[in-house]
Amino acid sequence: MLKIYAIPVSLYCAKLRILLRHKGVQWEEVPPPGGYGSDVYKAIVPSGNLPALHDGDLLLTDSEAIAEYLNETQPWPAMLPSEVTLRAKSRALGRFHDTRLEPELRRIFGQIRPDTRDADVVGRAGDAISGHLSVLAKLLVDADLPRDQLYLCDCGFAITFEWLASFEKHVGLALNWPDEVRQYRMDLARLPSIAAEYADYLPKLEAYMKDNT
Ligand SMILES: N[C@@H](CCC(=O)N[C@@H](CS)C(=O)NCC(=O)O)C(=O)O
Repeated sequence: MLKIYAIPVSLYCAKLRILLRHKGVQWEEVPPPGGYGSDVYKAIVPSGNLPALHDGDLLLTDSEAIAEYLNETQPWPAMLPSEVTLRAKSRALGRFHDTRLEPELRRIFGQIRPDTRDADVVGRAGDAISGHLSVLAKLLVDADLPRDQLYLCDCGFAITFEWLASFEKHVGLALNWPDEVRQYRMDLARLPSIAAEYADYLPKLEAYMKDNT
């Protein structure tokens, strides 16, 4: 059985679980031995990050590398479009999530607790993230991928959108969601593998934010 190192509230672990659910594969989920960031964990997973996948002798990190690997080893249901330019645009969307949108969100994790929060930092983050959402709207229109199926690129956005909404609710992050992105978020929530992950994950995200704000 596939084994993944994960912690419940991790955004990238939730991104991976959406794919695992969609592929219908069984997996065993274990916390990083010795704790997150520990030397014990780094002795197993040198980069120390989550998620990490063990498949037999293979150890792999980076959610996108893991996703591409699983999409090749478990080809059905396919999670990349069959047409080459759409496949490229889909990959570009996934990279946009991992290298642009999510890192901007990550910059304000230190703003969750009210005692360390700086309203100016949160305000500037709102502008920067809104800028990325407006770029995303254009990328979505250009790619025009069918919304009734799940692609690799959707998994990260599905989780990051819920973190952003939670930051709006609990931290006072002010975002401008373009209509195309609002619609995309609603379309994603209707896909069964995402709905199944949300049922488990969103209560944990809410509890985490409540505990820390
Ligand atoms: N690009 C990586 C990002 C993973 C990532 O940042 N994971 C977080 C937990 S959600 C983590 O391990 N952070 C600590 C670190 O990178 O050392 C991926 O897609 O897997």
